[in-house]
Amino acid sequence: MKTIQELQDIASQVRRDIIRSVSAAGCGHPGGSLSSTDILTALYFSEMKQDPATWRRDAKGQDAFIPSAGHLAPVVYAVLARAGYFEPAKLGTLRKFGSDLQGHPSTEHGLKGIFMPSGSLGQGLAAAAGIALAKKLAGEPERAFALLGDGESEEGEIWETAMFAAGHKLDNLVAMTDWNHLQIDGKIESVTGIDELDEKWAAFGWDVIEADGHDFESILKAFEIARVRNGKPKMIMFSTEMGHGVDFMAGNHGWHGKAPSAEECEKAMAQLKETLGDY
Ligand SMILES: Cc1ncc(C[n+]2csc(CCOP(=O)(O)OP(=O)(O)O)c2C)c(N)n1
Ligand SMILES: [Mg+2]
Repeated sequence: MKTIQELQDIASQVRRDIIRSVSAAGCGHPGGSLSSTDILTALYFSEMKQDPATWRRDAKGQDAFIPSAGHLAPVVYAVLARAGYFEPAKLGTLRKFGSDLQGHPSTEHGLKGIFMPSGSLGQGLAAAAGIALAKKLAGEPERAFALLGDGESEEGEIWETAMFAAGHKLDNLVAMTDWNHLQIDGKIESVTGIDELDEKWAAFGWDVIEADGHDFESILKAFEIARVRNGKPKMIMFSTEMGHGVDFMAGNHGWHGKAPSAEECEKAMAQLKETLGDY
């Protein structure tokens, strides 16, 4: 079990990994990766039942995770590397031809640690619901987790799944929203006019848990609540900030999908603590 300080240190390194890998690639998605860093760090290092040494997509006795918002690949790869699924040095191959680390997660190239590829918004939650139902039918106690973006939640498929999962009482499904209030085109409320996602999920019959997505105590508490409650699928609404941890990226949707220059990379690195060694 990691301490809060250890989780903070890992997250700081993961943020450095995101900045370096996206900067070297010359393209990619740092904004949402930085807002969901603490959530995924806590998930992989503290909450999920999954072991890199024995991980296989079809292995029994483990939880399943799907990064439904597949553009968050940089943070997914950094967390997987730091959790021991592959050597951190491989992060330098992000988006390079022939690399496992494609711009959106592709398990076809040998990537381990996530259940399936993603990138087309909306699909991952539906798949996670299917996995949760299959586990229930098989009498397996493990769970399915999915990470969603708030902009992703504008997809119709999300709400079909919302009804399906509540109707089947999939209380072994834990969805997490990176609620940074921004997406590719700006504010969620100015794109669809709807930012009250917590109320929407509750109206669709889900158990909604609210947490601060940059406070590990709050994140771990939310996971604990999700673990013990029964009867409904869970949605953890993690309040976050796009670009969190780097002052010139924070709260700015311009960093949804833009690589920092070499100079910006240096500036960002100076703001983040190196704790595990750069790759
Ligand atoms: C089906 C589909 N439509 C459009 C896109 C293009 N797209 C990628 S990310 C994104 C915005 C997502 O917003 P959000 O989930 O809030 O992510 P954030 O900007 O916070 O990282 C869009 C429209 C896509 N990947 N898939
Ligand atoms: Mg967003």
